[in-house]
This record gives sequence, structure tokens and C-alpha cells, in this order.
Amino acid sequence: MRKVIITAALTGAIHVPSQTPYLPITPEQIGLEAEKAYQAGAAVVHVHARDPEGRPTSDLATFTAIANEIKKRCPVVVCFTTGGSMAMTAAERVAVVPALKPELASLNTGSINFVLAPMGEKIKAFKHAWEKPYLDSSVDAIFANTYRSIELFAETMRENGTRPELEVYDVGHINTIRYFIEKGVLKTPVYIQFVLGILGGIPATLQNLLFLYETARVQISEFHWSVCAAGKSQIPMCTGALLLGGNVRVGLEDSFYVERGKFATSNADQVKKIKLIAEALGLETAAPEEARSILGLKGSWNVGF
Ligand code: KMH
Ligand code: ZN
Repeated sequence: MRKVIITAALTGAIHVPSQTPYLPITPEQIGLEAEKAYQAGAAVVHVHARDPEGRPTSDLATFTAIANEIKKRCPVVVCFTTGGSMAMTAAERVAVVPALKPELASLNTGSINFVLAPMGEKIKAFKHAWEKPYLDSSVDAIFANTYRSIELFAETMRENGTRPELEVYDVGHINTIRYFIEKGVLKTPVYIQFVLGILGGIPATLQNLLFLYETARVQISEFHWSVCAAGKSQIPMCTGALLLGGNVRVGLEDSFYVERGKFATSNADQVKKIKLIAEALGLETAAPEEARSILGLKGSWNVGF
């Protein structure tokens, strides 16, 4: 009987504090959110770092503080981002891997436009001066993931025993994964996160989810997979994943709602909702140790924090 891995993407680098009062910012807030998401049924947390004003940061002391806040509270698998934000260099983004040697880290498998600006048009008052320029700058930025950086990130993860979670935003990224498997840079079974509904990536429809999944099945011999989707598509796309045999990612990184027009007051609200749907479909959700076994992770005793 398969068990569904629920990932909670706790804070991300997409949303700004002015969009919701519930976005965790400090290491303590992120640690507490990890604990609440775990108690609600998450086995994995996907973690970005933010500075005290909520601006995405690659600062290793902040990542270390977050890691320790999570580890002292609960046994979840910690998946650190190497996606960071478009304001960071590739070197800044990947530095968390050798520093903290996590069990899991995101590895983005293609460059896309990753446009945040339209969200800014809906914000009436900004709490911080950095927010509007941050969102607006996305129309001139490319979320750059070249073959050189993908290979560097993959090698860095291999050297540190970190399993890459391969972020796929469009169908061509599956070709890239196949290329790096054939090159021996990525080892099967790979772990793919299909990301739908980013402005600049594949639209969040069930047809596209099926298209991605079927393309991966043709191109890649063996893989585990999960789905996350932006905004109102989060729960419908995750429900599609459950029906197709996939795992799911929810969290305030991807959506700040728990239902139409209602803010999620915590990542746990979204975890509870997708867990209920999974169980209504007769599925059980995985505990952290079960997720480690399914994904072949090295164990929480074997990290750098
Ligand atoms: N914030 C996005 C630019 C990841 O964590 O690897 C990249 C992102 C994906 O969130
Ligand atoms: Zn992320």
C-alpha cells in the first residue's frame, strides 16, 4: 500500500510579507511552522530563508538558525532550496548544500521567466520598501538554471549526500533530466517535483499534469514524483496527483489560501486539507521515516546541523 508524502513549503521567496500576515519570516517562526505542519501530517518541509524584513536571503547563518529551530522541534525531512530567488547568484543559491549537508535540496532543471509582478498590483500598502521593486524586477529577470549550473548543483549534492528534488516547470525540463541521467550526473530513481501554474511556466491544468507525467514515464525509466501548484490551483492539482499515484506539496510558498478567499493561518491548514482529501481517497500519508525510506534519504543523523 503506497503512502503519500506530504511536503510543506513553509515560506518560499515568491510571496512578500504584505500579501499575508501568516507568512513565517524569522527562524523561530519557520521552526514553529515546520512543527505545526509535521503535526498536521507533513513528512517533508521545503525551506527558504528570509532576513528580518522578510526579504529572501542566502545567508548561511540564517539557514543554520532555521535548520536548528526545525530539528529541535520535529523529525521532518528538511529540503533546502537551491532556487533561492532571482536576486541571488548560482553560487549563493547552492552554498547551503555543503554548509548544512541536508537530506534533500531542490534542483531546478531549467531556466524560465518567473514573473511575480502582477501580484504586486493587488497590494494596496507595502510594509517594506524592498517589496514592490522585488516583485516588479521579475519582469526583467530570468530564473537562470543553465546546464552548467544544473551539473554543478547536482555534483555538489552528490558530494554531500544530498538527494536532489528536481523542480520541473515545463515539459522541456524533462528532456534535461533525461540528458543528465544518460550523462551519469543524475541517478535513477530520480525525484521530480512538477511545478504548475507559475507565470512563465506550464499552466496548472489536469491535462498538463497528465502530459508532464506521461512524458516523464516515456523519457525516464524510474522516478518518484510530487506535484505543487500556485495559488488556487494548489489543492486541485495536488488532488490530481493523488489520483495518479503521486505525492503532494502544499504550503505558503505556493499559495496563501486554504479555500477561496480564506487565508491559510498556517502551512498546517493546507497540510490538513490535502491529508483529508488523501484519506477520503483511501490513501495513507507517510511519516518522515517512511518518506526517507521511499526516497532513499541518508537520515537525519547524517546532516550538517
Ligand atoms: N523562488 C523561486 C524563484 C526552489 O525553491 O528551488 C524558486 C523556487 C524553487 O522557489
Ligand atoms: Zn522554493
